[in-house]
Amino acid sequence: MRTTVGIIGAGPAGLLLARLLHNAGIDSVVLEGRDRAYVEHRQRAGILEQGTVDVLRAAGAGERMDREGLPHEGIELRFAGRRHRVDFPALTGGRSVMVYAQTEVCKDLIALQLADGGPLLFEAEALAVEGAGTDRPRVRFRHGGPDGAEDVLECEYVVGCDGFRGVSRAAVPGGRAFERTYPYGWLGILADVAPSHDELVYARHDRGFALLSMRSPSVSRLYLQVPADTDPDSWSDDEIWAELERRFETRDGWTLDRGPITQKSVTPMRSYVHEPMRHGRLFLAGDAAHIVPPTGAKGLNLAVGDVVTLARALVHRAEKGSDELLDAYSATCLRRVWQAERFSYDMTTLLHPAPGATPFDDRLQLARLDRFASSRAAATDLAEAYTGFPIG
Ligand code: RFL
Ligand code: PHB
Repeated sequence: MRTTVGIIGAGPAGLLLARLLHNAGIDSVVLEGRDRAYVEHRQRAGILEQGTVDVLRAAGAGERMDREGLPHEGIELRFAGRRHRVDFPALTGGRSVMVYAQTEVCKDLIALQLADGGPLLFEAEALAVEGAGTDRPRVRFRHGGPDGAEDVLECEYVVGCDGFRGVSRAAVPGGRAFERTYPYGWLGILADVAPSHDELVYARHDRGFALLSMRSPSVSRLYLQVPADTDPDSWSDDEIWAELERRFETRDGWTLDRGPITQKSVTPMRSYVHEPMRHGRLFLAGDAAHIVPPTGAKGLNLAVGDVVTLARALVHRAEKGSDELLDAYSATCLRRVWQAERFSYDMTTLLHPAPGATPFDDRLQLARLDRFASSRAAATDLAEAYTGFPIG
């Protein structure tokens, strides 16, 4: 098999890159290790920045998002029984975000790719990237499960969009990793109940962080801070609802509606950046190169920024014969990546009481939160970061 751009991974990064290249007349092949149902149902991100929404629309993948997505113009910060709304458009000159699940973004992009006959191979697991430093890089892969046949995809460029546990990062020699783990994770649930608030609620409580989000007007997505090694089945449904009620409690008597829990899982929290994001003709994009804790809702949006930057550079190369933008790819992306790392770290340490935190630490967290309620400058900084940093 042979193509111009070999893409490993059909998450948001790989699927959107294939779409952007197709729209520019550049051919690609996407290799995805899992089956289609797995990719379409893996429950993950929920918030699209303004820039991500604009990119999906321009790529021709925004039709259902515009029909079914929920535009949000703010979030609520909840602490010490108080509620404070951060108004995005008022603070950022009109920017907002969209609640539209990653599962739906992937479904839309897969349907478009297959409708155009674009090569997208499921159950095609990349085993290794070879020759990244040459002008003929290859992906060795296995098709059709663990006993399937091995094959080789010959490419001009290879893009590793294979997530944090993929194989492509190992083919970037001499790089450097920057990492931080957190002593807690998120217990996440999906519940068949209308969201109890019409915007996301980020709550800091002495017992731990809680987040109220949503997937649709009738499905809620909620998270609880738990110790990192928690078994989700050690929490009964009643215990989850009771703990959520405690952490969301307000002085003005706000109530949380309960409903049947349909999914339950625990997500670890990690910050990670691999530099550089390129070796020769191999480029890393999305979670393959960097991870953020989910508190800032940045992971999917960073992946989108990377592939927009890369698609631009590959088109520039095809049209002008110049490597200038490809050479700048890693540095261009990393600048935005580190802003998102900073914001995600700040949001995480702002809202999660760490195990062993002292009363002094607790007071500092409350003082940091109080800044958003009392200073327009502080609230503007949060609103600008949450609605998204410019791409490129
Ligand atoms: P993905 O989505 O992990 O996709 C990688 C794909 O590569 C495939 N793959 C391979 N294919 C072939 N050969 C191999 N050897 C392969 N190895 C792996 C995998 O099967 C998979 O299909 O990476 P991508 O595309 O970079 O996208 C990144 C985002 O998925 C991720 O950053 C976000 O989900 C993070 N995230 C959030 N991001 C946001 O922007 N907003 C949010 O609100 C948000 N909430 C979240 C999140 C992530 C969470 N979890 C579970 C980590 C909430 C949670 C709970
Ligand atoms: C989600 O809806 O899954 C979600 C929303 C906001 C976050 C993280 C996750 O910060």
